[in-house]
Amino acid sequence: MQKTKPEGRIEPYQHAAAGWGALKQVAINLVREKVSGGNYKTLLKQNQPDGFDCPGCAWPDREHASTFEFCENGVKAVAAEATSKRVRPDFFAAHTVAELLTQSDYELEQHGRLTDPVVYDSASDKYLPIAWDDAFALIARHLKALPDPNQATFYVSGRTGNEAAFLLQLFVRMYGTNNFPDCSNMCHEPTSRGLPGTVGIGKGTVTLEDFEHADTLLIFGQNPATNHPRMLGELRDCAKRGATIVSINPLRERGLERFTSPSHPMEMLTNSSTSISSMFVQPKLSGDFALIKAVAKRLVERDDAALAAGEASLLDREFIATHTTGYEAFEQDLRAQDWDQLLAESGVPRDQIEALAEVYIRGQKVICTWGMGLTQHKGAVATIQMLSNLMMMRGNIGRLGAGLCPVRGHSNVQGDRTMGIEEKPAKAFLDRMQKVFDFEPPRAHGYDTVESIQAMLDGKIKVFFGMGGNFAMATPDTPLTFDALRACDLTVQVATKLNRSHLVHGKDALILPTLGRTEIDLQQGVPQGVTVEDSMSMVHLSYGMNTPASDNLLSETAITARMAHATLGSGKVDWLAYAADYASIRDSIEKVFDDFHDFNARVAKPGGFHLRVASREREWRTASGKAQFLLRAVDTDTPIHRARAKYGERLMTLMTARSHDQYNTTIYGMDDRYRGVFGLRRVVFINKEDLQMLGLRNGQWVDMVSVWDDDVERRADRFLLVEYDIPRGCLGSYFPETNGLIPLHSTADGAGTPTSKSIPVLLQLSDYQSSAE
Ligand SMILES: Nc1nc2c(c(=O)[nH]1)N[C@H]1C(S)=C(S)[C@@H](COP(=O)(O)OP(=O)(O)OC[C@H]3O[C@@H](n4cnc5c(=O)[nH]c(N)nc54)[C@H](O)[C@@H]3O)O[C@H]1N2
Ligand SMILES: Nc1nc2c(c(=O)[nH]1)N[C@H]1C(S)=C(S)[C@@H](COP(=O)(O)OP(=O)(O)OC[C@H]3O[C@@H](n4cnc5c(=O)[nH]c(N)nc54)[C@H](O)[C@@H]3O)O[C@H]1N2
Ligand SMILES: [Mo]
Repeated sequence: MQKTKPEGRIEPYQHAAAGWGALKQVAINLVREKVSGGNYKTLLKQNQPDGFDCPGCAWPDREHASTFEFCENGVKAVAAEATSKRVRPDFFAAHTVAELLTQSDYELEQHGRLTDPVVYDSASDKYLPIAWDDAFALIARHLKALPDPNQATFYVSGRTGNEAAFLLQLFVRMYGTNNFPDCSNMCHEPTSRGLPGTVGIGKGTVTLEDFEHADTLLIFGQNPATNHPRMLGELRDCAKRGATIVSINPLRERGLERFTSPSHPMEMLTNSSTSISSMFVQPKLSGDFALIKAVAKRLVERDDAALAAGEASLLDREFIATHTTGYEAFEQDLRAQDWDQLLAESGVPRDQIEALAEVYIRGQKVICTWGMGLTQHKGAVATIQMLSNLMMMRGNIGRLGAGLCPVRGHSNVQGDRTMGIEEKPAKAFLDRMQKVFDFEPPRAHGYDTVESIQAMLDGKIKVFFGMGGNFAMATPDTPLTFDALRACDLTVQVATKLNRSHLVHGKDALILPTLGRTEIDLQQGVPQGVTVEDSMSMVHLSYGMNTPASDNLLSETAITARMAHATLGSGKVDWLAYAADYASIRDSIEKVFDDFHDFNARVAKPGGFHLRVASREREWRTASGKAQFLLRAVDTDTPIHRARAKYGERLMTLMTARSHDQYNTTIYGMDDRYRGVFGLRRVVFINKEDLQMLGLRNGQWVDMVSVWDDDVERRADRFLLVEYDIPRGCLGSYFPETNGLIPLHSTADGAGTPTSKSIPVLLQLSDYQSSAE
């Protein structure tokens, strides 16, 4: 057994979330990124009426509030973009791609901002400078040479503003395909596919105003202290008003326990904090469906008792009668449902389920929020639909203080989808595009993310274009995805910083550097704003404030327009005119989407405008014209069940989540402060009793091997076992290090989302052990 020095430090975090610890981290980050003095002031303009939209997350702001809303991870995101470090052509001249591939993801991003477009040269295995026009000519040559436009695929990560996204989908559809994989496919796709069946639209029904009125909040599978820190400010206010907050999560996330608000000086000075959650329910991984169904069943039982006692019904019978269909069948299904199955599948004891049901019944205005803890599972769509059912039982949708609140990730992931970055476009949208732009849009559905990878492997896709993101690392089955990208004739990556996707490339390859949202975007001397839509359907304008990282950057809009011009010419659409004036793109957006009427005028107002969400107003755009109760059965034949039948209790379920110091695949640092992990990322959280059962000890190093029904060996080696408060049979670790464990075809039913939070794995003692052991 190989022994080396101990790495990292595990030390439980004892304080409230945020507070001084967060401020200290901010200072460290600004220094580490060598952010220049001039760019500091940018931070004060984050999410202000005359400032830019934070590229950190999709949580909305109070009317782009007048007070500075402090957010540690927002600062990290801005500082990362405002870094004074640069990756110039001389950097590429000094390193072969093979050499760069040996660097960690952390090191790659730390080199700083990309400054110039570069093209891959196979003779030297290096990237060389290329003129922008030559880069677009290369893309056009490849695209025009394809016998079928469906042999190209266009990935979009969710930072792209509405204008660039709209132009890109117009170009790609005129070129002839609907191949639009996007980060959403790996993220909230089950929300977007699940909610239309129940409430008619795949978006949340609440706004921030509802948070002011809610008396009960159910937070499913989210870690807001890390991923949506500004949400904690909202939860703090709810808690102070006396609202009941329940966290439903296999982990007791520290940030949902106590919070010190950096926006409130008194709290900071007195080192005081606010308790956030008053109740923690810890289902096992993937146990939420059974848990939610159990609460619904309990509600029926409690309602029976209330009616028998001559009390008022606990259901909103008027809402059910006026606004919904399918309730009787749903209720029958709940009555027929076996309790033991729900207990076994949820992993939650019956008394806790009953307590949760009481909280739900007591709530007069209930909001439920959810994140990746619900979406990245095989049964994610059914789970979200069951949650919708539960909310409908008491009329908690479409009234003040109540509703459905999916919390999105990337700052414009919702807007990109609204703009048509969608591999399964609706007919009405395509009809409208056809009418407004006078062309025949492709009607066949395109490939999503997982399907694109498979198509690349099968030789059906030859050109990959990535508008942002880090496709190679964000996707599952890493070695397979690498093979897929390397099988392409051309890969193009539009990016702000170097990442592994740039090094895992096709025969021809381009890296195109672009402006970040924090930077001034001048077109013909006029500063341009871009619009984004947050998680609560607010659309607002964002103006960059910082000097661009290089004179040779193009905006995403300009890149799209010039690529389109080079490929299709400007006979039908004047692409370059669009790129010269983003307001003209907004004029066209309004012609395609009725909800964007008077777009330029409405978005010019501070705070922007709210896009109408029909379900919020109890208008149900479903097949029946009503909100629909959907029958969903507990799935007891999942890959996890099958693997457990084979391996018994040794088989563990692994979830892969974010540490505090990362933004998806971008690693800012090596700590996960609130979970008490410092200086390392290769950890795996495990229950104490499972350690005993497996004959392993806290602090030993293990390898993980996933269990799947093919002959491929998927493994991730050398992870430190950390004893943790996590349900039995469950493991937790970070992505992207663990993505190689996720089989490409292990996806959510009906959504295609990789099951990143429920991977069947076996642990093996690693050959590597540190001397501390
Ligand atoms: N600083 C920072 N901010 C970010 C991001 C980032 O990486 N860094 N990423 C952005 C993006 S794209 C997104 S999508 C969001 C993601 O934000 P979150 O949705 O918070 O994402 P995760 O960290 O992946 O996991 C969330 C939680 O799910 C829990 N969980 C895991 N499995 C289950 C389960 O089976 N049931 C339940 N109930 N809970 C479970 C985990 O314990 C964890 O607390 O954040 C966005 N904001
Ligand atoms: N195992 C596992 N895998 C997951 C997840 C998980 O929880 N577990 N989460 C999934 C989720 S929710 C998501 S959303 C995806 C994220 O997948 P992606 O969106 O593909 O990944 P990111 O890491 O956000 O992308 C980071 C890169 O974006 C580029 N970038 C940053 N800002 C800009 C910009 O303004 N413009 C352009 N053009 N480029 C920019 C930088 O070069 C940076 O390297 O990952 C998914 N993968
Ligand atoms: Mo996401």
